[in-house]
Amino acid sequence: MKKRLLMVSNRLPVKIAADGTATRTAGGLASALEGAELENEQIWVGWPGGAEEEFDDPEAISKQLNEQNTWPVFLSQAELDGFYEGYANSTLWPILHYMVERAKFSQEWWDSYKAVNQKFADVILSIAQDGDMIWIHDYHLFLLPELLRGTNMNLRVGFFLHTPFCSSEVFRVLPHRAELLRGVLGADIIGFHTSSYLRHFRSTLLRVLGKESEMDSIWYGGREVRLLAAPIGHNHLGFQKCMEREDFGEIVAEHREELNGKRLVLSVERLDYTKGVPQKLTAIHRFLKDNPEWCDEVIFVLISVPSRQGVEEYDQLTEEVQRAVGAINGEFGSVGHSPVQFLHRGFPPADLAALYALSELCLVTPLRDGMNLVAKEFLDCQREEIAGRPGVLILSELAGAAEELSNAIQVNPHNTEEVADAIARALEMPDEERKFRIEAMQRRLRLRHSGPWAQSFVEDLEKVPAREQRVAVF
Ligand code: GDG
Repeated sequence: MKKRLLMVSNRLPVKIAADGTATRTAGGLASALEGAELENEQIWVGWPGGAEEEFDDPEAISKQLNEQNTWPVFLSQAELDGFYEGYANSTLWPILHYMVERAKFSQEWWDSYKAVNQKFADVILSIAQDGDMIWIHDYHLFLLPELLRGTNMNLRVGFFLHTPFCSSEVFRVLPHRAELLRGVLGADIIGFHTSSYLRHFRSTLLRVLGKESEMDSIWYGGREVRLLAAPIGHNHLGFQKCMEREDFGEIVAEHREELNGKRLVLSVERLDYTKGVPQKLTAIHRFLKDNPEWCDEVIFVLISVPSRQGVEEYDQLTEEVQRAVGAINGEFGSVGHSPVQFLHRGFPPADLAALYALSELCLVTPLRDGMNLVAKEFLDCQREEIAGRPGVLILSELAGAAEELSNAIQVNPHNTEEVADAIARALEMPDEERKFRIEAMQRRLRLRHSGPWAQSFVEDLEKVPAREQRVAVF
């Protein structure tokens, strides 16, 4: 019989209604498993959203969810402040993205992070059975792998980091760097998006713990921990389904009409400081200034999904972006045309697919990004017959995706002139070159979408030897 798979992430892939019923949400990890063809029974463990205090009867909700193989870890408002907003998002997130000056440190947040990781461990250990595979996701849960080692059960534990793993010079800034590393080394397999992140992790192990490792493994605590670079793919099947919908042609037609004959340059991102939206706007300003003949021809559409609203830093970012957009439109707009459209909301997946398909150019310029799925989704949804000509991807060299997408125009997102010139170069690029570039990338990423990525990680976990077969070398 196939081993059970427990998928563990900070956030559950479900929406909980007031009466406690859960519906699977599109996107994220749940969609990564689409096309993975896993026969394993799957159980989800994670935070259901909201503060525990807001639910009338968390126990009853828990019971309902359990029937759908979902195990919620309820978090109190204090835990959300300390663990989530605090340590995970205000300490670890900026450090992992090299933004040391944004990182804040607090002993209370750290205590809360430890307590919540323990809470996850308690829930998992209360349901785990001998032989289960446990796949833990992301920086919120660095300590969890080690916390699961305290049992006699034969568990196979995998950990995947969705953000970059920064250089040891940056990681060592964290006051609790050694505990974090020991925590994650409790896993049997640790995966990263790129070989650079893996290299940084290995040098951090050496610097901080004094532990030598091989390219793809380390002996730690009497067992072998496998290390791997496994770049995540996008949800190819999900986007394909959208584009096969009967009404897809109508959705495309509606958006085409909105464009009013202008050439579409698209950006899609959560409004997060790592995504470099103000820097992108500076480059757009520069492009329009240097190339006034394009002002009436192109439209830059920035879809910015709101992120962490209510957090001061993020609210300031929103205002900064709105101001910059207003300034550009004031300077370069004309009656009836604003060159930049800032759409501060999420769109249904089919609309996103239609916009990807209609774009002539996609501008993906994060200051740092673990992978960046938008770049892959754009390439996959591009259809010459919809856009009229093959599209071009401008991609930040500081996104993990840059290691794979070598046929994109790669730019340094901090270099305003370089990005502005890349926009002009892309718009003027002959169709033949566009076609050559995009087809090379499409072939590759349609094979390596999220399904095979998840399947291969789970297959690796299945191969982890049982406890008694592991060799103790110490
Ligand atoms: C983290 C890492 C890594 C965006 N707007 C809409 C919408 N989206 C979807 C996109 C894409 C996803 O959100 C964003 O994924 P990214 O990879 O670009 O970025 P993060 O959210 O920061 O994700 C990142 C990823 O984890 C996976 O490991 O690549 O580096 O930071 O799928 O399509 N979806 C819909 N409407 C929108 O308006 N439906």
